[in-house]
Amino acid sequence: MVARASVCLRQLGRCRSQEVRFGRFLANENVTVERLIEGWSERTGVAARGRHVLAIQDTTELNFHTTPERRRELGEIGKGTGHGALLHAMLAIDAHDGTCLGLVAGQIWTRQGRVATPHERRPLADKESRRWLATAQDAKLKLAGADIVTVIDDREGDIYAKWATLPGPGFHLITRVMHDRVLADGSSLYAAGEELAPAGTAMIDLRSRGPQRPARRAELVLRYGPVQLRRPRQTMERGLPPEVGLNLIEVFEPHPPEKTEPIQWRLLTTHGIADPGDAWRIVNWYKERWIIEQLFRVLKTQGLKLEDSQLATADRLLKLIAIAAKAAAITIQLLQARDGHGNQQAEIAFGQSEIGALDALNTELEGKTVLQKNPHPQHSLAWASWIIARLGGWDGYPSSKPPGPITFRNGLEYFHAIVTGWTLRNVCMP
Ligand SMILES: [Mn+2]
Repeated sequence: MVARASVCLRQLGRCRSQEVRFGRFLANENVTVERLIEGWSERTGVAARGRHVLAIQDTTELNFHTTPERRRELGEIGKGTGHGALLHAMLAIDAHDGTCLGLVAGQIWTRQGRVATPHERRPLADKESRRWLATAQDAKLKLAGADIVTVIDDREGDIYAKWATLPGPGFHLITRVMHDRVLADGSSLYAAGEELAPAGTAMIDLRSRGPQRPARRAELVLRYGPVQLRRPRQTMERGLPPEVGLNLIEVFEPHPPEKTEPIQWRLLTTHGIADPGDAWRIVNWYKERWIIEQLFRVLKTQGLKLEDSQLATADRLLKLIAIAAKAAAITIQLLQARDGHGNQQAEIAFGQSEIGALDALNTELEGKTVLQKNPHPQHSLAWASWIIARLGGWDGYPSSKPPGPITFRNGLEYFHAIVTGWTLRNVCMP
């Protein structure tokens, strides 16, 4: 999937018999979604050893085409607007340099019917929101060798039971605040934020969030301080402690440009904050969350085009999603490898014959001068990434703009055509 930038079985199989074999693999009842998800973290746990790992989790909806006559066993997604599946995934990132270490854990499911009981009258164990706690709990095991783990969630993950049960030595949380809360002294979280003294100002580069919100630089003010959350009155989980102490960080934009929605971030964290530098660092860790959105983009529109899959049943589609998620994570590692990030081997993304073709191409592509040589160790992922980028039209000079996703996609397409020729090289033409 990585080398061909596709999840289509016909494109993945080099011949009809291989396509059939892939189809049988997905149909085999011994191949389960749970087991495939188990396989996500095989290398991640090793890569995480001794590091501070940001364990970033989020959910995405996968919309598959269905008709009333052909639902493909898929339940509703969104507000009942389409049919498909949900993918909840956690990705591990090195906190110091942003290197993608791989997937950690997650869940993949399709909904069965509609839930009649209101959200607040169901225990957490019966709710989809359980996934935020369950996945973070899995991370404790999968990332046991890490020095520090910081789980990073967007607003959906702001769940009192999570604050109350998950934190531990070397295991931290950063979550964006979902809504105002009552504090232990009866005041409110938002009101407490207003009381905090400004602790610094910084110019921050904001990434583009779609055509409505282009990338821009913003002047942001920081304030932070301790808060004591009170257990929500409505909670079904009676055994939770009555209060939890956390740090609140607020970042806001006092003078937004005209017709622009001002930035207003409220983060809660278990990390201690000794000075404004610590608080900014936590804000920057939260900003690393964009990589999980990048993962979902690679899975969908920008790369593997998972939602175009024609597989007929939910059972097979869910397994395909599990495999494609890992392929998307490796694609991100391939993109990062161009900067020499990480020390993965090319074999995590390429088969033996493909590595043979890469060897031959490398000799062909390397120029005469040192500046035009592939600077990475042979057969490393970074080495492969350099070759693919060259095939996609990148000139290879260290001083040039680094190759982007489009260059890689072009490079992979071209590479695929070459490999097909390469495997035919010993076939005698009559
Ligand atoms: Mn989300």
